[in-house]
Amino acid sequence: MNTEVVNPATEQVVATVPSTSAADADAAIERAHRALPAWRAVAPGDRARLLRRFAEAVDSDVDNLASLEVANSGHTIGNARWEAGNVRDVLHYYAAAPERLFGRQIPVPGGVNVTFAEPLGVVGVIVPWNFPMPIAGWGFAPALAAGNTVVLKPAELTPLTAIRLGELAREAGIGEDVFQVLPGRGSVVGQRFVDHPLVRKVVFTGSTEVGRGIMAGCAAQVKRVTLELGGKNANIVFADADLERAAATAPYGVFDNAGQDCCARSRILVQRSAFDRFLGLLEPAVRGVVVGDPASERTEMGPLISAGHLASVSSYVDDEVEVAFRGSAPEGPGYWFPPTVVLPRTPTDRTVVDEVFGPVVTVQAFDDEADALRMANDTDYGLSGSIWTRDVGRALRVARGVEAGNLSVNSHSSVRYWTPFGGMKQSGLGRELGPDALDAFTETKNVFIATEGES
Ligand code: TAP
Repeated sequence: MNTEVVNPATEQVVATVPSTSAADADAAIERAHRALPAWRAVAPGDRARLLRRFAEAVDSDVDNLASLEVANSGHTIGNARWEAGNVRDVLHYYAAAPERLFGRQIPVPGGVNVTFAEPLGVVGVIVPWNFPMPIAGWGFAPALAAGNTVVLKPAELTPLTAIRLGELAREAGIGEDVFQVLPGRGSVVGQRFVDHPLVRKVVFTGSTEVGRGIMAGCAAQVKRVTLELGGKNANIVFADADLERAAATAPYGVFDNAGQDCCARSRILVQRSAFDRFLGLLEPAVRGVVVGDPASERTEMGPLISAGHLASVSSYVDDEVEVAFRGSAPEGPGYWFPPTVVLPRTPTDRTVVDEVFGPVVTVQAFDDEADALRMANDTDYGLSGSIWTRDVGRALRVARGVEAGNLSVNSHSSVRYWTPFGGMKQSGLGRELGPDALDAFTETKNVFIATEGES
């Protein structure tokens, strides 16, 4: 069976990709398992060198990878270049790991005790369509560095850059069974990662609903699992903040990637005394977002990923909803939706509660710090968020009070590959990136060596 890959900005088919069957997925998993002993045995310095060569191959291909992402996902060319560069940087970062996977020597009586960070085995990485390159890299780079082999399933809608990354890995000298890209359906290929006993860990990014099922499936084999799921993140603006900057940056904190971002700050909470002034500053910022051809260097926001997703996002902005103001979107073919600012009527409105995963943001007023925290935490999710204030003490108090894994103060940045990334509550389980990611791809083995005659 084949899948047609569609450009969401034009609705034209740009490629046809064969879908991996369940039997082919099983065969790939078995090959990955057979490749393990040789990959584990590669000397640490040589494994590091292979990962650096992979990083350099990605670097040489940044423009091509970015063009593929523009055509496949409708990402703006600027974002797509950053995303390819992120794969390169994450590979470089974890290329330092094989030579630094230290165990410990723990003092014990009667001998020597050492620990080893052993690879898990075959790791299955399941990637969503919203950030096909970075999310793939956050899984495969540390997994390979730690001595695991990897099978990777891109989203059916966005397989092109993952397929190219697989080719680049081979060009860099990484064995074809060490890192395999298997395009196909989640319910077929992804499900085999969950069910096949030779896959020892599943790294999943996507919806909370599917993530829940994956966790339940992995439980049957006590299979390791990392989950990066949805978010409904608050952008909390206190009256003492630099309101001009807070308002000028708020659209980019939520409409980047057309809002298809688990870290999108899709609930703006503004202190009541600054509410009207903030809204007045937000309007020109929203209208100024450049929406259009993602291949143009000027464009700041492209289309949504698919017709189905456009229908889903549109369903949130019906006649019942009070729209404060909107930005623009092109006419004609493509899955376009304009940046949209909503004033919810109640805290239980769908736009406040659900992860819309599109360019829709709500703006609500709060009274004081306690009220801001109550509203920010009034969600099942807990992934990211922003806090705008000039008061350092308040910034730290609120940052400690918000139940989310990644917060930024006077900024909307969530992801830096040097630092841990992941969610609290129903936004996920485990952390990716940063210095500790290797822990998620290794198992500690403890070995005691007697130095005295055994009694
Ligand atoms: P999901 O359905 O969760 O898909 C994510 C990945 O999981 C895709 O590769 C998908 O494969 C695969 N998958 C689906 N069912 C599976 C199963 N039973 N076993 C194993 N793998 C499976 O997300 P979506 O449909 O792309 O998006 C739906 C909503 O999820 C969005 O509107 C958004 O709210 C949320 N979402 C969140 C994120 C992040 S970063 N947290 C990312 C994407 C979406 P297919 O190729 O078959 O789809």
